[in-house]
Amino acid sequence: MKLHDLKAGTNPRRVRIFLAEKGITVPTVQVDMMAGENRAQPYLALNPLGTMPLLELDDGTVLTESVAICRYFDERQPDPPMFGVGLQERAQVEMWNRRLELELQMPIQHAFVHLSPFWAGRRPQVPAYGEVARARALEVMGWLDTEIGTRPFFVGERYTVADITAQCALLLGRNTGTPIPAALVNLTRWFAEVSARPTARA
Ligand SMILES: N[C@@H](CCC(=O)N[C@@H](CS)C(=O)NCC(=O)O)C(=O)O
Repeated sequence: MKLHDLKAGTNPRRVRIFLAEKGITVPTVQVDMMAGENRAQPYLALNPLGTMPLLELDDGTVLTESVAICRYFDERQPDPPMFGVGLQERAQVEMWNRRLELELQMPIQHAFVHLSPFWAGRRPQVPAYGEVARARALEVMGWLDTEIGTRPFFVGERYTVADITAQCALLLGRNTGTPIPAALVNLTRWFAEVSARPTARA
């Protein structure tokens, strides 16, 4: 088994935190994105999308998509349960993970890609769209501030994969010009707490 990782990447970080919460260690190789390793062979033969994380199993099976990789490990080792327990909680974790990925992570990521000099020449940039994405991310943070004001984590009392998604998205936002506004005290409190977990630097 081999995990193809990108130390600075938001999605690879989701998998690393998940594995750390489970106490699972996986042989890992760093892919050199700056040298274009992920956009050339042999990496493209493994993943034509050229993205990380990627998990290569011993029988040659390739898994991409951070949540698919997390699910694989959750099935192998159910404890601690990171996708919820029981019918309703598991459905809620799925709901929150999807919401946080699509409604929070995506606009933060789009603001980064469309506004940062880092991506100039690497990706097509439409700065006006970047501004729209940033405004949307801030609007969603406002909603999340209300939600997380009523409970410790996105799904009740348990830290789950949904929290990991939001935590990694907000870390990206903090590092790329879309931080949590100081007025959002509940979201700020939650972010400080999850960032203080021993697994947060995985
Ligand atoms: N939906 C995928 C997204 C993977 C992804 O976009 N990974 C980024 C790092 S956060 C990447 O590999 N970017 C390299 C590139 O696009 O060249 C997942 O959740 O794993």
